[in-house]
Amino acid sequence: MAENKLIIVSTRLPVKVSKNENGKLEFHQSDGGLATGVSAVNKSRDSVWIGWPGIASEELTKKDKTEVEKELEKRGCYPVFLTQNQIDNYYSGYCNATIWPLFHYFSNMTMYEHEYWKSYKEANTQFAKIIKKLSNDNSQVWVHDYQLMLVPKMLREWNVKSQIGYFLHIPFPSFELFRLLPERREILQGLLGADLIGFHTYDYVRHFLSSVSRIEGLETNLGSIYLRDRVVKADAFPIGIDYKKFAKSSKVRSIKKQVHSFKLFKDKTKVILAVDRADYSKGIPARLDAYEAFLRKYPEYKEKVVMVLLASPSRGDVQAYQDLQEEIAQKIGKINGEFSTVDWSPITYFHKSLPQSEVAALYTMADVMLVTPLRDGMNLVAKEFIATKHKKGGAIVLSEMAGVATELPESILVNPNNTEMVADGIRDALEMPEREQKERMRAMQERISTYTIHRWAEDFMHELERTKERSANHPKLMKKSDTKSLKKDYDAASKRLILLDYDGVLKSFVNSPKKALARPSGKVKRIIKKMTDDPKNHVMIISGRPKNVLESYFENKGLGLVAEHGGWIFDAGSWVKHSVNAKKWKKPALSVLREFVERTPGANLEEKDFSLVWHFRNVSPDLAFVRKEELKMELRNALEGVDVEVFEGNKIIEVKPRNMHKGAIVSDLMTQEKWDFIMAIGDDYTDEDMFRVLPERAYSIHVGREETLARFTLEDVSSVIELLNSLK
Ligand code: ADQ
Repeated sequence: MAENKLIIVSTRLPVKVSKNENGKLEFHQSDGGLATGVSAVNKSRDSVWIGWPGIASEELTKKDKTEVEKELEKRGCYPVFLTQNQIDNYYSGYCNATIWPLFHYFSNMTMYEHEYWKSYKEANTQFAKIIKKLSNDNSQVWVHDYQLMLVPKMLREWNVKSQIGYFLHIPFPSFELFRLLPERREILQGLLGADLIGFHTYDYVRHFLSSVSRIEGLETNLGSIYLRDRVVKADAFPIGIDYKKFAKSSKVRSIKKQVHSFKLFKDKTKVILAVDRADYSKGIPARLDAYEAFLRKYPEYKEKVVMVLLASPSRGDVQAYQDLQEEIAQKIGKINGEFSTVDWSPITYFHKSLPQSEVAALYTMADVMLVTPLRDGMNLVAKEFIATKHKKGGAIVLSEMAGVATELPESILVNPNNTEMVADGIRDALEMPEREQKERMRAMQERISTYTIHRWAEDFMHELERTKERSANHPKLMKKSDTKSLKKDYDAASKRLILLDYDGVLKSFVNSPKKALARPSGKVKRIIKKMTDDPKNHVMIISGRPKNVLESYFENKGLGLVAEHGGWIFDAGSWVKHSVNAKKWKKPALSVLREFVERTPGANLEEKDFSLVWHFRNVSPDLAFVRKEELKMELRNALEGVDVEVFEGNKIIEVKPRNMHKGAIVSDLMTQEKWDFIMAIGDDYTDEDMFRVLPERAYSIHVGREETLARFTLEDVSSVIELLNSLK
């Protein structure tokens, strides 16, 4: 097995298996864009492709399956066999009747069926299992598209150490749409298993990040998503085409011959071409309406233009697609019926999939290309057409709703829902002077000939490598040798000070209003007790929580407790209260805070003895962003001249006396004893005060990936528990 193997995963393999009438297996290689792009990055190494071979497993005997596996392996492919039930519920169901319509903004066509979801999970598990089998620690796994959104998390949970990249080929919808999905959290968490998540446009990245922060409550910054134990990167990688292949179309003999045979209707007319999969997202009926409006508004074009509509059959087993088929046929019938003359029909319709050479021939001969999807992740047809017009004229009318629109501003951009605008766009395209056509084409060609499918794939893989490296090479991550010297120093010491924050250190954050109920586990309690019982140890839980909460969590006698960042200290058997008088400032602060709770849906107020906390974890992020700034300003105004500080923490704004912080407590502790071993573990900004005052030799440990003053970093709560448990 080669060292850094590349594993491509997509629902469909680039090889389709079928059975002929005699029951003999046939293998058809499809020359998709993805296969071309991937071939560019995998030249120098071993690579495999995992996917469904396009045939129901019921149609295959055991012997057939073995033959399929053997034949596919010769082509570097590994099959995932799907049953007819999975094809119905997973593929036609959750993929094409739930995710596809919802992500393309057709919420009224979205079907929510529990059976679909069940099957989606099951099929994703099947894919993930085969990936696990074929991967090693150095492989790169590249998962494609909306059919496999749970796979990255599954791999992560099964401890697959490969770099995991994920690319979504369709739009990622805005939060308002995405939130409709019953399984929205599982889908987001599934994707977040990846190291790198790619989209076609930055708008999709924005939408994704917005859902991540609003649904999962995670921090994001410039495309980076901060999980407790690693950073996930989301970025835009606009897919390209094999530019050279399309650019030389007009010189290829077979294509030239093809063009000649199409000349029939070309001679006296201009050709308006449209090429799509017959999918409702492609806006074919709306396009026909616009063409009809064009013929009515500009009757001088009758008999001078023809629309060639090429729609390849797609997903015929989903009802919505059957309905669409009928609607298209009816509209074409109506237009041709009304406008045709003895020797002219306004629309020539092909409802089939043509070989790529014939599609290229159509592009070559077309004068105007109509690409008017209601929604489209990217749309490669637009790029292919432009490439075939290398050094030639031609015009393209393009929907603003296609991802590709951001890369092609020189096209005639239209709103596909605006019939009049599309009709006028067709006229403008037909009347555009050839010089202008060429100029616009040249600008667009320059762009798409640079960022080709090869560049796209290379770029993605390169970024994937960097993302994983960035995550793994955290300079402060505690190494085995660091743990070893910590243990050595611990064993040698007889006066040890151990300071532990609670939330995020001994207990993971729980993103819910019930967070206050997150009690320590039995294991944590046992470890704390064992450490406290050792007479050489002085252990303190040092937290911002109120004293009654800490008291109810830990009842060991010898354990020190610091509540409210130092407002209360339980040491040597009783609670001691800080001498500061909080009454003076609480009243004016409370009146401001209460007003902000009323004005901000989702916010709540926590009143502690020494501090007031405004929680905004459940406030919508955009509103929270505005309100927290206003609140900080108003609090500072109301508390001017008072010795309190207003600061922002993890989804909170807190007001507390300026000299009451973990640093002050730790400074005191430093003077009380001559400790020969000090260890402090914390995870948030309040712990930085503690790290700041510790002597250099202390083992200060931050939990998480953020910047810190601590000497070391641990990934998560379980690593903390593992470390504490290993101390004798
Ligand atoms: P699609 O929705 O399939 O892809 P598109 O990007 O236009 O849409 O790709 C279609 C491909 O099929 C093109 O290469 C085209 O030449 C070919 N094709 C279309 N009709 C054909 C016909 N009748 N006969 C033969 N070939 C035909 C999804 C997303 C897109 C995204 C791509 C790639 O929906 O938004 O651009 O993936 O990421």
